[in-house]
Amino acid sequence: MKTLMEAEPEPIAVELDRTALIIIDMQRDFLEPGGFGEALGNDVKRLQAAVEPLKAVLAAARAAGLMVIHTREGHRPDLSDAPPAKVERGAPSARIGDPGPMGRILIRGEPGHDIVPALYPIDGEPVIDKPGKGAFYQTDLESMLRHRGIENLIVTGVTTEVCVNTTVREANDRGYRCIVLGDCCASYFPEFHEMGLKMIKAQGGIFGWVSDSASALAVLSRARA
Ligand code: TIU
Repeated sequence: MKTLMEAEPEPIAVELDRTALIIIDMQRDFLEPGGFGEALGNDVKRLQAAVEPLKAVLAAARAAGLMVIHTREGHRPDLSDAPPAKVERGAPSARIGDPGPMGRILIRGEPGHDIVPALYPIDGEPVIDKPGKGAFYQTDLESMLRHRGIENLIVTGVTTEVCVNTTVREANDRGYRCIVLGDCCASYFPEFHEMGLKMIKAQGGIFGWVSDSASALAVLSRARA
């Protein structure tokens, strides 16, 4: 059965058993001091705004039986999957692989690489470790979605204009309908957050739809009833 979710540029009819919630990179490395985000010169407090709305959506998605997928950006400890062009870029206070207060920066298995406690995955929720910004690049996400018959993605996480936008563009080209929950995303740059969402929904929804946690909760709670 299809259910209508409020969204821009227009409401979207979705079948919830063909819909997954994807939570992009809600990792300590991006949200907490001493990680990759701060090493790049960013004020990591800006990303906190997404946590509470996303926590509510995650609880409702679990209750409604949606497929929930988490992603983490990061690299192998030997950096063999980290492009030198990424590691060497810019003048960060610490580079990928350097030691920090939460372990080595953006390295799989380190405390900083893991997901923040408020949004921690539970058993049965796949965690996709991705080396790039997009969640499809060099991962098994697409085969997971196909095996479960997923057609629609409710997209959340950080940062709006980087990993969220990259993933939405990858998903759109693969034929998925993406509904981005604006208040469940955040950026280090408020203006990029705003424009990142506008870019998705412009031109009749060139990459997808933009909605919010209240609209998602309305749909998910109806599904539970
Ligand atoms: N720097 C920044 O805004 N984002 C990233 O490097 N990765 C993600 O967005 N996850």
